[in-house]
Amino acid sequence: MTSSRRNFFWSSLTGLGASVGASLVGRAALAQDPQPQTSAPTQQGYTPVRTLNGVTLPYEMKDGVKEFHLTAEEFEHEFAPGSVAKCWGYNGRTPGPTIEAVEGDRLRILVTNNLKEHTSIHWHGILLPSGMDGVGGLSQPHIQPGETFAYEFTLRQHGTHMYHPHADEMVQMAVGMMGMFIIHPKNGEPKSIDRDYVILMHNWALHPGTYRPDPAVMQDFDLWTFNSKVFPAIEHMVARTNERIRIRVGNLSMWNHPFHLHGHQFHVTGGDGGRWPEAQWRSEVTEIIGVGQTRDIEFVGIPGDWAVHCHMSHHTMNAMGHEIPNTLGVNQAEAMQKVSALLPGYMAMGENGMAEHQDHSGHMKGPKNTLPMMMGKGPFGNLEMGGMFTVIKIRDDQPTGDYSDPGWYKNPQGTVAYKVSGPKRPSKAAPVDHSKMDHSQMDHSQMDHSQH
Ligand SMILES: [Cu+2]
Repeated sequence: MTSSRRNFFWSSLTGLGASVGASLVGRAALAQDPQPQTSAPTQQGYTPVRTLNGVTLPYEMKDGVKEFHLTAEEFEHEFAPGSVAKCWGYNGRTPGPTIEAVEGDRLRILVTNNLKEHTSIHWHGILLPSGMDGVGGLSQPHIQPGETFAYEFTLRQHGTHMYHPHADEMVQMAVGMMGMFIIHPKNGEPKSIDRDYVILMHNWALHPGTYRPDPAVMQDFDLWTFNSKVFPAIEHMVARTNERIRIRVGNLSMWNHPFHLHGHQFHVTGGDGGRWPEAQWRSEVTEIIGVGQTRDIEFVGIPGDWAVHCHMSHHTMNAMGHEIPNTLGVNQAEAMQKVSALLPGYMAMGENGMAEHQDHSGHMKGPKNTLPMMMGKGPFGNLEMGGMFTVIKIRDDQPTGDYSDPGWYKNPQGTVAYKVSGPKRPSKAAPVDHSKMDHSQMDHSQMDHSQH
């Protein structure tokens, strides 16, 4: 595959290839395609955040108050091409648009309820009057279907925060109602930030073949998402070498997630409680982000294509049967004969590992509306990932404020892991039956194993 085709493949999957995206996902999901976001530092004195696959909520200035409007509603959401569900969220998307403001701002947030049941919004981590805290029944009457409520408060802090319903939470959050709430410091950043990314982690019980997330599930989730997308539909991040990059991560899922960045040591510099004093920053490569927490990580970009993912390995997979027997190390030849007699076309898998699943996903039909367990291509082959995984692409020549895809990293000569022994090509997942072959007579250098 040529470099440009690969890039096209990647961008079409991330929704940037608009025409392909349109034909694959239809109009409902199109409404959720990333929209242009301001990218360079602006008059406000801060670098606007960039929500992967998302948007920032616009506001209107009214008598010195920044007025925002969120509408709670149901819509069709696409996790990646091939997986669509009825979800609930705000302004037609999950997560809802990111609210972005500055310490000291007076805000009015109008919330319209277009659901069929009541709701409310809790401003998670925000210092405000008790009656603005959004707990239905405790701090306010619920917002009934068709009603609009106004929340009004002055921001007395800065940091990475979230919003979500505090009414029928188990259901409303399980189907996608949540968003991020970013407050920039009034006096600017001690170390200015060049790229400021926002990721909200969630999990979904979208069982294979179904179209609505199941709110009753507590543990066995099917999809693990950054901003309600799974790899490879999660946008990649981009930066220039030596830029200061911040990733703000929130977690409103039902699991803690060890958030891991390759190729760098980052500092954990803050979270729900605002920016930490520099003496409290910790150097890490993985930071556990607990349920209901946010964390900010910061680092100076080193050139390359670096994986960014949750380190729970099942969280970088898509839907899989939780009840399947373990086939690892099991020779299934005999079982396969017996099963094939009953089920023509049956294929045993997983004896040597599960990587082969990705190669079979193209021609083996799974249940409808169900993603393969692992997806995504890189410059060297299958990535065998899904769920909470993306890539940050850092380049020497990426222009300031430019978020476009620079393509795959061109590794300097002599800096890629290389083979020192073994067959000409690494054996691909679907194995050739070598037991009947006389290898001593065979010239492997002429064989193209990639066709198997
Ligand atoms: Cu995880």
